[in-house]
Amino acid sequence: KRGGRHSVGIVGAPFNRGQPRDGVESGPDLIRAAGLLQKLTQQGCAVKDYGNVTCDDVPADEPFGCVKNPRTVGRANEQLSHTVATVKREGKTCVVLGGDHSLAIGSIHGHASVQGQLGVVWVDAHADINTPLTTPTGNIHGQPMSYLIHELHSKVPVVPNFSWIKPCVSARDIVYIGLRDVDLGEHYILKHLGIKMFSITEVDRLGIAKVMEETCDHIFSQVQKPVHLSYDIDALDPTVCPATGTPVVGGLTYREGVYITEHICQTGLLSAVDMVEVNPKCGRTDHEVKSTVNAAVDLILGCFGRVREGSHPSDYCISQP
Ligand code: Z70
Ligand code: MN
Ligand code: MN
Ligand code: MN
Repeated sequence: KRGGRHSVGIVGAPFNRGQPRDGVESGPDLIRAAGLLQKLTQQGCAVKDYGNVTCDDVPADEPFGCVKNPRTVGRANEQLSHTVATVKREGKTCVVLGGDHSLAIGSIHGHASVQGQLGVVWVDAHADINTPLTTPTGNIHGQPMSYLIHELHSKVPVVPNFSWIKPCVSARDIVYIGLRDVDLGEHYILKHLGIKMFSITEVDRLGIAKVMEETCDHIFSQVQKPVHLSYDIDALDPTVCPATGTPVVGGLTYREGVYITEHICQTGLLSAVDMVEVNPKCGRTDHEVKSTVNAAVDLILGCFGRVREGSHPSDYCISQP
C-alpha cells in the first residue's frame, strides 16, 4: 500500500513435520519475541495477531510411498488455509511465521481461495517443487509448490489428507529468486514448465535491482494481481542466517535480501508473506540465532514500508531555537 497505512494479520504456523529437524516449531514465537508486532506498529501498521495454527501429530502417520508424515502435514495445512482465508477476508496483508516451508501449501491455498489468481515470488536456496514421486528425501518442505501448480496436477498423486487441495497457481505466475541447490527432477520441472527463475548466478550477473525489475515485469505482464511472497530464510547467506535446517553456502547478502522486500512493498500489491525455516536449534551460538531471527524481522519490516534511508511523518516539524 503505497504511502498508506498497512493493515497486517500475523499467523504463527509452528509446523515441523515437513522436515526432520526439531526446533523450527519455535520460529513463530521467537520472531514475535524479537519485537515484530511492536516494530510494525511503530512504523505505522495496524497489526492483529491471529495466534498460532496448531500442528498436532496424527497417530500412525505411515509414509505414503516415501513421503513422510503426510497426514499430519496435510491436516495442519488445511487448518492454516482456513486461517489465512479469514485474514484475507478481513482485508489484511497476511504474514505467516514458520515453521518449515511445507506451510506454503496452506498459506498459498488459503490466499488464493479468497483472492483468486496470484503472483508467487519464491525466495529460497531451494525450489521446493519436488513431487511425491521425484522427492529424494520424502520431506514435504521440499514439495509444496508441486501440490499448488495447475500444470503439475496430473503428475501428483493424492497423498492422505491432501484431497482438500485444489491447484491454484499457474506456472507462468511464479518467479524464483536465489536458487542454488536444485534437485534434478526439480530442474526438469522448472525447465519443462518454463518457470521464471533467477538463480544466485542471475543475481550475480544482473544485480538485485535488475532482478526485481524483471521479476515484477514478469508477474504483472498480463494483469496486476496480488503477490504472495514466500521467503525461506535459507535464501540468505549462512554467514547472516546460520540458524536454519539446510544452510547452503553462497547465498543472498542481507542487503540483497532486504532489497527484495522493499521492491515488492513498493508495488503496492503485496498481499501475503511467508517467513519460514528459522530454526534456533541449528544455530551454534546465541549470536547465530539472534542474527537469523533479526534478519527475519527486518525482511518482514521491509515488506511493510520500512526504508533504510529513514523517514518522517508528513506533519513533522523541527523545533525553533
Ligand atoms: C530437497 C528436498 C529443502 C529447505 C531443504 C531439499 C529441500 N530439495 N528445503 N531445506 N528449506 O528434500 O526435496
Ligand atoms: Mn476444509
Ligand atoms: Mn530452502
Ligand atoms: Mn524452502
